[in-house]
Formats: sequence, structure tokens, C-alpha cells
Amino acid sequence: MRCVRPASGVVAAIDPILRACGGMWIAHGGANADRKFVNSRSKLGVPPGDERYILKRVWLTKEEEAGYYYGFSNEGLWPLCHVTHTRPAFRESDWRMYRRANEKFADAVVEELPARAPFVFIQDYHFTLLPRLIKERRPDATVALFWHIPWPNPEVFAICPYQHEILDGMLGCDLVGFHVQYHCNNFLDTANRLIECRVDTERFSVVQAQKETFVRAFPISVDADLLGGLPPEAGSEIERIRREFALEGKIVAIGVDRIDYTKGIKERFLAIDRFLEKCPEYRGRFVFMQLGAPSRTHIKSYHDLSAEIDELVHKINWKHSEDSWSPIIYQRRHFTPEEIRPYYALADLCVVSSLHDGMNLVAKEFVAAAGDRPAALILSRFTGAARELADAVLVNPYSIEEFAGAIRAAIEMPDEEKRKRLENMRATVADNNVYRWAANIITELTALKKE
Ligand code: ADQ
Repeated sequence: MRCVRPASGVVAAIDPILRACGGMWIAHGGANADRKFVNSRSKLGVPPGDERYILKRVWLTKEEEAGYYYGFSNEGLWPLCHVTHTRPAFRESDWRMYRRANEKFADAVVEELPARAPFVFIQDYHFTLLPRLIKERRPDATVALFWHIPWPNPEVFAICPYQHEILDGMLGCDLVGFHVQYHCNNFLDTANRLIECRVDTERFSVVQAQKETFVRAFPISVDADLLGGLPPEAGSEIERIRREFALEGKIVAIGVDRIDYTKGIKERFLAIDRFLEKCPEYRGRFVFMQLGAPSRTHIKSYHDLSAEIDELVHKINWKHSEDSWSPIIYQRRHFTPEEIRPYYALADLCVVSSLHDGMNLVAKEFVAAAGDRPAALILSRFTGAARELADAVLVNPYSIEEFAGAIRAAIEMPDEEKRKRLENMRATVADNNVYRWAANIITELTALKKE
């Protein structure tokens, strides 16, 4: 049995905050050994051996997990909110399970709430109904929800058959947070168009039946100090990776992603193919290392994507390979955060090519972990991170030609400019780290309450 931190931006962001502040995280226990490690009240201390906070498990049946998590959340809301031209599926049976799971979580939350002034911080699109369910039972609770993915415009959102229930559930919150102002604006427009309410554009809030919900942007981030300080053994690990994959003397680019159609992994490989066609002088000198964590594999589109990526890597490697060199090394497995850091520290180039992304923490992790070296970041314009990391080489991943040109431009950028740009981005990520993100949310809530 192993303790695994899932490959997930939400977990990467929330775990360090709970480690620092303590508290209780209430979450689905979905792994096959989770029941073995809880007490009679479904709780355990985390991380094991150095308990900093309490993890309380909510157990879902297979049917609930299929309908609530894989179905409505990830085949419905996920594609609805990401503009990647993947059609969302809305099934009444999934919606029933989504409602039931939100009710289960409401029970699990309410029974833990302290007698006075509790604060509940809800994460993501899996819990749109939960804020209202909690408020009905505990009107004195302060409830905030952070939406980790984009919020679409009203026309897009209006195709969801359960739009009113979702908006009504979310407006049980005192505060709803998004990564960027644009998604806040979309949310306000959506409420304005689709439900009976008053939108206050001065206070940036939605008022419904005397209840006011504030909407604010809080760009999420990483623990820059932790990522920046490589442990002493990292040097030998970097050497081991270089030896194992014959990277010595090569220009090394990396990609680190959950295998998800929003991350633009196929577009990235097509751009590498085009780059090697246009710039044959880089054959034998350029290696792209992709770390890909299998994700949501029970969903057909994810299963198909994984097979398509395997095939594409095979095709591109076969087309360009010479002697023992192949351009793409693909490691399809889950890595621990400690295993990923040496890759960030050795790469000359990191490529983040999401077709759409709320923020993208890989871009920020790379910037924080790359060190004081001449390294570059290629970053999709369609990530929230692109708004803060203006010193990255920004690309439209749909334009394979532009993307291939950006790979060349990033490689050939003078070292001094690479260093300067990385330094600017490192300062941004160090200033706006994940603790500031959490502190800003709490400060805003406290100020709103006082008002
Ligand atoms: P995600 O879509 O999960 O998050 P992202 O922000 O890119 O995406 O974070 C992915 C995390 O998984 C990173 O911490 C990364 O290190 C890790 N990871 C990637 N590949 C891995 C692998 N092979 N093995 C192990 N770990 C791996 C959602 C939104 C994002 C938003 C975050 C946080 O979709 O837009 O940035 O929430 O709000």
C-alpha cells in the first residue's frame, strides 16, 4: 500500500495551506485502501507520520461515483466550462447522483461545524449545490467557493439543463472566487441573463432575495520557497535522469500534465513534429520529455485520448529518429512532487500548451523550481497563468505553425534574456504565492463580514 498525492492542481494548492494552517478537509475516499486508514468516524491525520490536519472521508457508492464524479462533473461541467470543442453530456441519472453526492457532503460538513461562526471553504465545480445546502442548515456559517476552472459566457452556460439549480446553489455562498477577472465577469453576466437577481457592478456582487454573494478574482499559485530549494540529493537524481535518457549535451524540453484533452498535449507533439521538419539542424540535439499522469480513465474521451497520444508519439519518433536518438520520451505514469522537481531543474525549456485552463500550476511550478539558469517557458495564451507570466513565450496552441516557431524562438533566445525573463517570472510567483492566495480570500471574507 502506498500513500499517493493525486496529480491535481486543486490538491497541489490546498494541501500546503492545510499543512500550514491545520483544519479539516472533507473529501471523497476513492482509493482502494482508504477505508483501511481511517478511524471509526472516517478520519485520519495527514500527512502520515507528521499529522498537520484532519482528512475526513466521505464514502460514495460506485453508482454515485460514476454519476456524480465521472458523469455530471467531468463529462458535463468540465467540457461545458472549457472551450475545447468537446461536447458536454448531460444525463438525468448523472444529475441525480450529483445531487445525492452534494447532499452527502452537506451532512458530512454540517456535523463537523463548530457552534460559533464556522467557515467552510468549498473547492470546485463538483459542489455547486453544497453552499445552499449548508446555508439552509447553518445560516450563520460563512461559505466561500473557489472555482478552479474557467467560467464560460452565458450562451455557453445556458445549454446546461440544470443551470438554475446550479446558480441557485452557488449563490448560497458569501463569496465565489475565480482565477481571473474575465471569469468573474462571465459569472456575473450569466447570473444577470439566466436567473432573477440583481447584479451590482459597483460592489461586484449578485443579490437574490436579500442575500448578497460577492464575486472576486484570486489567482492561485504554488509554494515558491518549497519548490525553489532543491534538496542536496537532487543533484545526483538529475545526473541519473540525464544518464538514463541520454540527455547529456541535448537541449531538453519538458511537459508535465494530467492526460486531459484541455492540456493540448497532441498539439504540442504536432508542433514538435513541425519544428523538426522546419529546423532539421535540431535533429539529434533536441529531446522532449513528457511526464503524463493517467487521469479520469473511466471516461471514454480520456481513454481514447491516451491511445491517440501513444500513437502520435510513436509516429513522430519513427519519422524523425536517427541512430539511438528519438525526439520524444514519454513517461506515462504518476510521479511524486519530489520526482518531478529534478525534471524542472534540468529542463532548458518547459512547454505548457493548454487549449484552455483556469490557471495552470505547472507553469508556476517550473518558474519557481527552474533555478537561476538560462531556461525558457512556452505558455499558452489560453491559461490564467498567461496573464501573470508575461515574460513567457506566449503561443496559440491551435496554430501549429506559430507553435513550432515559438519552440525555435525559445531555444535560440540569448541566455541573458532567458535569465532575465525567468527572474521576472520567479519574482511574480514568489510574491503571489499560494499562501497569499488563501490569505487574500480570508481577508476579503473578513472585510465583507464586517461590512
Ligand atoms: P489541473 O487541471 O489538475 O487543475 P494544473 O494546474 O496544471 O491542473 O496542475 C496539475 C498538477 O498535477 C501540478 O501540481 C503537477 O505537478 C501535477 N502533475 C502533472 N503531471 C503529473 C504527473 N505525471 N504525475 C504527478 N503529478 C503530476 C485545476 C485547473 C487548473 C488550475 C488548478 C488549480 O484545471 O487550471 O491551475 O486546478 O486551481
